[in-house]
Amino acid sequence: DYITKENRQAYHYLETQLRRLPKNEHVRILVVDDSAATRNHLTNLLNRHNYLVAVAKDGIEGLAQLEAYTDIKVVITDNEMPNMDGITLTSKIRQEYSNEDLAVIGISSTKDNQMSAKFLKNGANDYLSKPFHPEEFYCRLSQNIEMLDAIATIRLQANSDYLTNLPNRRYFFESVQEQLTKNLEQQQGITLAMIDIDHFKAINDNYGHDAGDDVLKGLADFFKQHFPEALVARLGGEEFAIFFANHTYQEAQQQLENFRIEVDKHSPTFSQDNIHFTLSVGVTHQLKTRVDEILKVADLHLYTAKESGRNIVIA
Ligand code: GH3
Ligand code: MG
Ligand code: MG
Ligand code: MG
Ligand code: MG
Repeated sequence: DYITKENRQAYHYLETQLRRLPKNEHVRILVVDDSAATRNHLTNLLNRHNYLVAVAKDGIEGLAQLEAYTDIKVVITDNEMPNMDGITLTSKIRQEYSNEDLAVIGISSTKDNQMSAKFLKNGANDYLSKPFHPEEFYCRLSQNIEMLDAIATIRLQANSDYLTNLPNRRYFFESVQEQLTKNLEQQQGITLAMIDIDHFKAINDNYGHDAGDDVLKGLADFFKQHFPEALVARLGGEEFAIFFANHTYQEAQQQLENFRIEVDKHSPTFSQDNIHFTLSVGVTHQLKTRVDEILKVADLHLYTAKESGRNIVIA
């Protein structure tokens, strides 16, 4: 099969962001320094402001700690250390994590006035020379964290749908295209479905636009419950798409059929006005190079579903 860790991670990243995890009080900072006294001093400063702390005594341990703790947001690193120095650590970190996901702050007591430039050139977000005033330390740290949070928020908003909180069209196309390109190298196709609410216009006409919105939100929640392993996105209006990364084509068809039946049965529980509605679904498995080409086939199947009387899955 064609499960990929990247796709799951990308989706879970968005899902985690959507759930709006508590912020600063649980940020973890990694302190990398060969001097136990400096590690303890920085740990004390960080604990005083309720940061979680991980420590390492050289760059190699630092990389291991980054693997061990997935919640590290900022690395504060010394340069001169045995085994792997801070500049090397910084450039290794940048091979895996961008400076928008993980901040690196270099810290050193060296007389070398190029040290700050060396850190920054190798991907550090900031630099502090020792000795420093605790206030400067806290200010730089919190500004870096605020920047990371601002970027995460903007990225989240750019990738999710405001009404339903589902991933949006942009996110769907970008992440599925990435997956598709990987699958093509192994001559594997992908399964995509297009789902459209039947006679949605009549819901708006009969119950009002707010009730229509309520239906869309209720359906989005039902999608999330039913397809925890797939990527479900709102493409626009009352149209949704699903990318099945972890299922065979047969399984995907079966899941969609079950879902169609469940929505027919339970849709009145989704909205305040107990509105019953049904879905038409087009699904396909294709080995093509572009997401929009595959989605076009699913859309043709969806059209056939509408033509043949709606409330049906066409494969
Ligand atoms: P069909 O069974 O052929 O799909 O018919 P339909 O009425 O569902 O399809 P049509 O494309 O005619 O109408 C879709 C309607 O969805 C029209 C549009 O006003 C409404 N719509 C699009 N986006 C939203 C939204 O965010 N909220 C609400 N309430 N309505 C929306
Ligand atoms: Mg992180
Ligand atoms: Mg040192
Ligand atoms: Mg439509
Ligand atoms: Mg419709």
